[in-house]
Amino acid sequence: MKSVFARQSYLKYVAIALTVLVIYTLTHNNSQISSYANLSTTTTTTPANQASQIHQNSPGGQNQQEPIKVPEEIKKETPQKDVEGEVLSEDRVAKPKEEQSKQGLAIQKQEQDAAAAEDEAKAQAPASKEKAKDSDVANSNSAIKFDSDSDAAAGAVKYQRMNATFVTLARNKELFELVKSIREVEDRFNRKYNYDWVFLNDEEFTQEFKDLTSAIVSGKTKYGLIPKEHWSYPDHIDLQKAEETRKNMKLAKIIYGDSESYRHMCRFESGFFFRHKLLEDYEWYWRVEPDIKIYCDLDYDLFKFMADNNKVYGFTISIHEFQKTIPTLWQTTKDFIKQNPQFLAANNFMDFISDDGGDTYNLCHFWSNFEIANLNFWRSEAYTKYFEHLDKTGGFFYERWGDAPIHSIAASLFLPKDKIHYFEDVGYRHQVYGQCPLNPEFRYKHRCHCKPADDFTFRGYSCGKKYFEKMGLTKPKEWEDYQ
Ligand SMILES: Nc1nc2c(ncn2[C@@H]2O[C@H](COP(=O)(O)OP(=O)(O)OP(=O)(O)O)[C@@H](O)[C@H]2O)c(=O)[nH]1
Ligand SMILES: [Mg+2]
Repeated sequence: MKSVFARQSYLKYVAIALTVLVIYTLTHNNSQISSYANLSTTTTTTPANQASQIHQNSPGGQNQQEPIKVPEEIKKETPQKDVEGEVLSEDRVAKPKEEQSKQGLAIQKQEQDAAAAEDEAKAQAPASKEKAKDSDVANSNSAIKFDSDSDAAAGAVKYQRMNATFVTLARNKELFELVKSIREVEDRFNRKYNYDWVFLNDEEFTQEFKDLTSAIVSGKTKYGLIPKEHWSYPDHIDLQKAEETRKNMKLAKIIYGDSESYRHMCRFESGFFFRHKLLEDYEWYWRVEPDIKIYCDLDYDLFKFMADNNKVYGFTISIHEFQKTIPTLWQTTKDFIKQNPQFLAANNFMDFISDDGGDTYNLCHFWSNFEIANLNFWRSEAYTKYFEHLDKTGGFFYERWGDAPIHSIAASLFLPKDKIHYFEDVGYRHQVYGQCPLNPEFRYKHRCHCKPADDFTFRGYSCGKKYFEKMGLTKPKEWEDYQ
């Protein structure tokens, strides 16, 4: 009996032990099941809702809004805002996959910063617009500012801008052609630098013109009316003779030959734009016209380049002038030089504009719809006197002198030639003629969208070949395929 009882109590212990084991196993399996369940929900999470899932699963639950931390190495990868275009364009080329994904995050971070800065700028806009009005500046619309007063802007980086502005002479009716030009200049260059933009007109600009251009320009915008005396006939002009010229030029089918306004425009661009009060305080300008294109990223400050390299006049395209528009311009210039030989620079660029040592003009000139130059050159005694001398002869009205040959002759004669700079890296187009960098690596790196076959530089009507030769420059190796 003892053994039966002993066996029964042994079985009881076994039963208890088994029960404990079953309970233990069940409870532990449950917790494992629940954690698998959790995992299965998180593995289907999309990047978009991942952040909110992280918050729901976090100890504080849904209401706890933890900031998403940017890892230190990504912060270090983030390039400076003012040169972001440059850094991105360089770094996107053939990087290992791992680095590319880091880049992707850095780009995202940059975009976030840019958006934050933009919001900040929008918030500041009404105040700055008010301030601008008070100081004869019609609009201000800065996005990312680089000087000291803008440290408040999110992610601002200090950058010492040059004393420079864009300048555009335009009519109200050209607004939509012009904003395309501005958009290109902004996208390729100015969104990184936020230079000002001065608009000039012989009539009042419309509100629509001001509003739209201010919406696109990243720097301050200023709108000026040209004073009557800068856009009208001087007293000494014989109006009948001027009219006669227009009639004859129309018959001769000379482009703009019958236009009065075109002549005022050329005279203004030759002798007055730099005297306008909105330009008074600037040292450098970049001229932009309606209907231009900028084909490549410009990832350096072109104004600063000019200053750092002692340049005074910069251009992109050179071309021959229509002889019939300037029959007496060269003789008038020679007379001026004879009377004022002191203005002829040593080591000037006469060879570019004359093939016979100055006897005749070969019609080569820098196409002035693009110019980056120092305003002080036009304000100099040499140029001021040259313009007065030209203006007295009435050639703007009795012929049809253009500002391009006049600027070019002055730059070639009154400056040492090393102060002239050819921007061969600026992919550019105005109407029919354009410049497209011929080197493919350059075009890819700067994300150019032009066609090299359209490059005008080495074509017959251009003065590009002469420029390279007389400046002692080496032509790009591809030039022979594009002449
Ligand atoms: N306000 C104003 N601007 C003008 C007038 N005529 C021309 N312009 C501007 O002056 C600049 C030169 O004029 P265009 O008509 O382009 O002359 P152009 O460049 O010599 O000739 P294209 O080769 O045909 O472009 C442009 O920025 C025009 O918008 C005018 O009558 N009034
Ligand atoms: Mg033009």
